[in-house]
Amino acid sequence: MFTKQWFSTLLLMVVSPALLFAGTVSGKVTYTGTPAKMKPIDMSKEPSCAKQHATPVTTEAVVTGPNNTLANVVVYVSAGAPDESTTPAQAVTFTQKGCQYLPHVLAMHTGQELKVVNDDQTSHNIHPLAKVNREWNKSQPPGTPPLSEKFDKEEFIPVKCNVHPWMHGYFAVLKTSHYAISGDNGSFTLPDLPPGKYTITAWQEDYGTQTQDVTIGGNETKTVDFTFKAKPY
Ligand SMILES: [Cu+2]
Repeated sequence: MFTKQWFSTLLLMVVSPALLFAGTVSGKVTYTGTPAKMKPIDMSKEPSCAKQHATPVTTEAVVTGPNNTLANVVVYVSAGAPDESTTPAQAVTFTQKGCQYLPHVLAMHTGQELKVVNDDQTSHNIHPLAKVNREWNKSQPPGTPPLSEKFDKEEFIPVKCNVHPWMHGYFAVLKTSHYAISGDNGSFTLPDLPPGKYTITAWQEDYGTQTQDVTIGGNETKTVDFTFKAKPY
């Protein structure tokens, strides 16, 4: 009897034999020094948003976890990625909720559909401050369908709202889907890397970028850790 799982294994073997020998890069992002303390945000000018937060929301330029770990760091294959010319068919979603951007940092492949959702009872005006790509801003009243956009060139784009000055986020537009955003414990995983030599870049919005080279053989996991120097107050 062929189970569903059997069938998908069979399909994987037929469709992508390279993945059977694929390796993984994983690691942790940490900081040294003392990061600036994030500031509480006053949303009293937008009561429909303020009431969604039981405790005041803070700015998110530097999000730390236990043991000096850093969240919201984009870690990606910046050279050697096998999928530079492949645009994923699935869209990525950026949600405005409680007058915040969810997620704070959203990564996507060049040319990939970006859906912008307004989950609030107020109008937002999303404004990605692109320099390499075309800059635009769009108003999105409550209850309107998601906006659909895309960016064709690689760029880290600061995003702001022209209505609510405290709203800040980032789009990381990359020439690969081999990326991860470090979690609350600073960890990341880049799976499905065929054997080869890669440059791995880590980007943090206030601390800049770091790169490391790594060579992956078949079916192995390599550890690559990044440590950023926290900017002083
Ligand atoms: Cu807004």
